[in-house]
Amino acid sequence: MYFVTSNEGKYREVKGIANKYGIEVDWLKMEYLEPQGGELEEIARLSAEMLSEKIDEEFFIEDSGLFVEALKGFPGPYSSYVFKTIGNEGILKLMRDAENRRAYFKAVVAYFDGKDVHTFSGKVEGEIAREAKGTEGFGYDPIFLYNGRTFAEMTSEEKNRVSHRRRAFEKFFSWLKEVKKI
Ligand code: ITT
Repeated sequence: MYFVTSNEGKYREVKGIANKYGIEVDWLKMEYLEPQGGELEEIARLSAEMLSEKIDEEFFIEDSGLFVEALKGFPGPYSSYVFKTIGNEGILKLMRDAENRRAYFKAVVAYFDGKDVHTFSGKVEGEIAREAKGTEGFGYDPIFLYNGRTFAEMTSEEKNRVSHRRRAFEKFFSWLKEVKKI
């Protein structure tokens, strides 16, 4: 089944998770238009509906984001743009004087089965670090602390045990097995 994403880090992690379910995932590397604003669920669903006009087969996409409590949920649905512009250093600067470091990652999978779109979500709670640490993973991993280590200080196996992505895909893949008998 096709996973449409421009992000290689996402693809690698999902491939690892899919392996455990005996599901084969093919990477369809492309960028697609994402409507801005609103909830991740809505963005993922609308993006999948728009893509379904171009792709005839079944596929899924995943929309994710980092939500920082002290920044009232920013960057949230704007995570991709914010990462490309101000990046991790920018977030650390915005958070310089913040005592409340709480944040979470959320991922929403939108699956098009050839007819309808189904969504599945997952979330992981953590904190924004005081400085970037680690070289594994991608994106905001070096500044996201989970149980004392950043995601970038974990192996992909370790991150895949607890991540928002793992939680969303676990729901999706179990559903596929139960409902679609894949
Ligand atoms: P596609 O839309 O093509 O899949 P993208 O990188 O633009 O790729 P999103 O629109 O979902 O992905 O944006 C999510 C942003 O949040 C992006 O900058 C990611 O690097 C970041 N992000 C998502 N999951 C992450 C994770 O597990 N660790 C670190 N950063 C993550």
